[in-house]
Amino acid sequence: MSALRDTDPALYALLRAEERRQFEQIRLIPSENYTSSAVIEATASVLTNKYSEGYPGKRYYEGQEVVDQVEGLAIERAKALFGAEHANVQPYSGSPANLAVYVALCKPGDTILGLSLPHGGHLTHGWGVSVTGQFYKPERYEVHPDTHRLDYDAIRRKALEVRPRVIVAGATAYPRTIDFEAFGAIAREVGAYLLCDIAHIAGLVVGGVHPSPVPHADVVSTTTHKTLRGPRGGLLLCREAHAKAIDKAVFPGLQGGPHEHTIAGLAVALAEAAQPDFKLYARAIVDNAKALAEALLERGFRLVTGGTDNHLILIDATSKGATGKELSRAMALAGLEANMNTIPFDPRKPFDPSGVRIGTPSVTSRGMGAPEMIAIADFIARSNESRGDPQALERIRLEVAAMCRAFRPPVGAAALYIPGRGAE
Ligand code: DSN
Repeated sequence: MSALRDTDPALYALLRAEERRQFEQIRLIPSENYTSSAVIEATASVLTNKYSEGYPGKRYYEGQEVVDQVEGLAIERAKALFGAEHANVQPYSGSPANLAVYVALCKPGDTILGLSLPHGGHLTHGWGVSVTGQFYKPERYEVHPDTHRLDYDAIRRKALEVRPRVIVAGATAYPRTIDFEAFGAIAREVGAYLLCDIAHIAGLVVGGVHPSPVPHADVVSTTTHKTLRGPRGGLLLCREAHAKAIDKAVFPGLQGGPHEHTIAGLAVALAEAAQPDFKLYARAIVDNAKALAEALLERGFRLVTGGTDNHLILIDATSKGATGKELSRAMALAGLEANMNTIPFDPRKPFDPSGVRIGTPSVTSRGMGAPEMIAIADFIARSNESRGDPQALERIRLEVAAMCRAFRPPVGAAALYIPGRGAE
């Protein structure tokens, strides 16, 4: 970053500080990850200089001979990796991707049936403060009151009652496997389109540790920077029958010029995710999450649904006398990055909820394994006990930083980080 250092030392210093922070902390936010250096190089390339409204072969600007090939590569890799008939790699991120699906498949006022936000759904699944809950008629399903798992009989009954145009299957805070086949059957029975939002689990799907929604869905949406380990962006996959409507909704419906530098980074990430090592990585994410969940249960934490099948764990902080905010703050001061989160049927408010959401994509990218998951559970338990004791939290932070020094993140390294490599 020598040009940046010389041109803008202030920003250079900030980026170095963030790099150090990402190195010295245990990053447990389940929607974050470390990309490879190759992804960062492609994302930081000259493609940021180029406008390319339209799609490969049909653009509104000259000079597309390289860009068309870059976007074509990303499209072909996405189709091959997910086994999809059509891919649109232009959505700027997950929210515009989901909105594009509704624009493509619905008229304003049509009914969208999605998982309630406090039960693990996303804003763009029709929550009221999102335009998806304002331009369309939102209906919601919830998790089962006892098991806190998706209840497919109840979802079917709700779908029969409200007859949605689109059913959304997918979550941002659900620790269990989603049965996309069951969703597909419900959607067909009620004559709805099925949108599967796999933003959180895309890497687990292509890694073969979560069933693919592609055979069951009309459209699959995802972000590209979570378990998929690409640059920040969005991706839509669909049946050929919806290709035209989806493409039209993304451009010119919602967006202007695509971010081809991000699309280049995505092309790299998709190639990386097609490597055999990526399957090991996906498996290790889940193994680590299960080991961490087990260790937390042993230390007396209540976990929503009692554990996890995927990359994500939802801790009920109130089971250890804290609020979600108190626990996530104590963890942050101890160098453990997480986010407070509502839990199903939470009596508390979203800005002061009962839960803390953690996950293992980032720590697995650093090569951490089962012993480190036990250490992390200990750090979390000790952070909770040390709430309100800055000196004790600082002592934990030093231990966390020491552990982190042994597990380099991939930034700055030439090769893709794979589980078990650890420090080099
Ligand atoms: N904001 C993302 C998350 O953290 O889960 C969802 O889009």
